[in-house]
Amino acid sequence: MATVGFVSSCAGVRPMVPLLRQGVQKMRSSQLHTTARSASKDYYEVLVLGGGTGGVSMSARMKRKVGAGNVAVVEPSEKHYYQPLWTLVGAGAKPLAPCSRPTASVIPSGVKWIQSRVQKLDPDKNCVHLENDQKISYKYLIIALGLQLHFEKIKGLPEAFSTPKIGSNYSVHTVEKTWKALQDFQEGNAIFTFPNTPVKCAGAPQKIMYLSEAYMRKTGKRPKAKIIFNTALGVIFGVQKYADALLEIIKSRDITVNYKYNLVEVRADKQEAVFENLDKSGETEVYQYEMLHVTPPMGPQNVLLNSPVSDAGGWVDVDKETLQHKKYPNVFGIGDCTNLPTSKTAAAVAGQSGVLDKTISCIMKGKPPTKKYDGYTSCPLVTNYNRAILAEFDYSAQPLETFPFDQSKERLTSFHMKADLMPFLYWHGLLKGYWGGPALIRKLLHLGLK
Ligand code: FAD
Ligand code: UQ1
Repeated sequence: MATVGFVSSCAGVRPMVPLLRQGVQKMRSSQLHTTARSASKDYYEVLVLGGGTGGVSMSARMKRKVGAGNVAVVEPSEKHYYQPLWTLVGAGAKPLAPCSRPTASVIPSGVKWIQSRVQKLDPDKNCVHLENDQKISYKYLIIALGLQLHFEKIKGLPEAFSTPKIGSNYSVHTVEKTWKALQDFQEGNAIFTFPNTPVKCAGAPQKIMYLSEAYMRKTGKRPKAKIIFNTALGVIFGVQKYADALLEIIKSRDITVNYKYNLVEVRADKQEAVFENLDKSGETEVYQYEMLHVTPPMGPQNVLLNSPVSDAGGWVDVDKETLQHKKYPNVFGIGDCTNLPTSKTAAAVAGQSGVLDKTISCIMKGKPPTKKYDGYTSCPLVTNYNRAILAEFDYSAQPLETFPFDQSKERLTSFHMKADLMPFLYWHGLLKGYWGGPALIRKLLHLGLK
C-alpha cells in the first residue's frame, strides 16, 4: 500500500508557499487539516480537477472531511450537465433545459470554484498549472476530468451537423438535432453508429435506436424505414445476459446489425455515411441515410495525454480497487478519465465515489485503504418510450442486480427509474455526496432470498 509522502513542490507559486510546504511535508497527513495555508488562493488541501459528475460529488464528500475552505474545484464550464437524460431529449421524451444547472449552484457552498481549465499536471511538485499562468498546489488531488469527444476525427462530420437529418445525443449542441431528424424522417435508412474507441455509456448508441424505431411505429413510418446499427464492436453488449435480451428485441423489431463497421466519413451533401469494415482492411461501404445518429470517437482529455499521471493510452492510471494513483499516493482518479476497466457511467461514478471517500479517509489517517471497488456500473437500456432493461454489472461482466426480479426483462418500472427517479437521485444524492450506488439496497433486498 502506498502512503502519502511529499518530496517537492511547485516552485515560485508565492515566495512563502514552498517554505511553508516543506514544513508541512514533515507533518503527518492527519495533522494538516487546519493549516493556515488553506486560506491561500494558490493552495488547497484537496484540489478537484473537473466539476462534472465525479468532481462535484467528491467535492461534497471532501467538504465534509476537511471543511469547505480547504477544497477547490477547477471547472471551466458555466453549466453542469446531467448527460444521461440526453438520451430521452434526442427522442423527444424530455426537454433539454432540465438537463443542466449553473455550475455555481452545484458546487457545494463554501467550496472554491476556480473557473479555469487545467493545462498541465505536475504531480512531482504537487501542483497543477491553469490558464493565465496560474498555479495551484495541493496536498491531495482528485482527477475527475471526464473524457473528450472527437467529432473531428470523422471526415466531414463537424460540417455535417449544420445540415439536417443528422444528430448526436452525446453533445448538448447536437442532441436536439437528433429529435429534429427523427421528426423529419419520412422513409429510407435510419443509421445508428458506435465508434472504434472507448465510450461513455456504451448503451446510449443503441438506446436512441430503439426509441427511434418505436417513434416510427407510433407515427406510421416504420414500414418505410430500414433501421441499421453499424457498430465497431463485435458484440451488441458486453454482458451476456443483457446481450441475449437485446438480440431478441433486435430480431423481433426487424433491426439490422452490422458488426465491425466503423464510421469514417460523412458526406452530408449526398446524405452518405462511409464505414470501414474492421475485419477487411481497406474495405469501405457507403450507406445512404435519411437519418444518422452518430456516437463520436472518444478519448482522454488533451491535458492527460503524455501526463505523468496517465497510462500509455492517456487514462489516469489508478488502482482498480482503491482508486488511488499507482505512482502518486496523494493523487486519485474517478470516472470517465480513469483506466478503471469498467463501463464509463454516472452509476459507476456513484459506486466509485463511496469507495474513494473511504480510500482518502484511510490515506489521510496514514492507514492502508480498506474498501474495494468491484467495478459496479449500470446502464438503463431504454428500449421504448415506456420500457427499459436495467443492466447492472461488475468488473467480471457478471450481472450485479439491485432488485430481486429479472432486470433483463423490459419493464415500465425500469423506465421510470431512468426517466424520473435517476435525475432526482443525481441532483440531490450523488452530487451532494450522499449516493454511493445501490450496494446497500441490493444487499437488503436480497437478504430474504438467501
Ligand atoms: P463528466 O461528468 O463529463 O465531467 C468532466 C468535467 O471535466 C466536465 O465538467 C468538463 O468541463 C471538465 N473538464 C474537462 N477538461 C477540463 C480541464 N482541462 N480542466 C478542468 N476541467 C475540465 N451514465 C449513467 O450512469 N447512466 C446513463 O443512462 C447514462 N447515459 C448517458 C447518455 C449519454 C448520451 C451520455 C453522453 C452519457 C451518459 N452517461 C450515463 C454517462 C455519464 O454521464 C458519465 O459517465 C458521467 O457524467 C462521467 O462523470 P465524470 O465526472 O467522469 O465526467
Ligand atoms: C445510479 O446510481 C446512477 O447514478 C445516479 C445512474 O446514473 C444516472 C443510473 O443510471 C443508475 C441505474 C444508477 C443505479 C441505481 C439504482 C437504484 C439501480
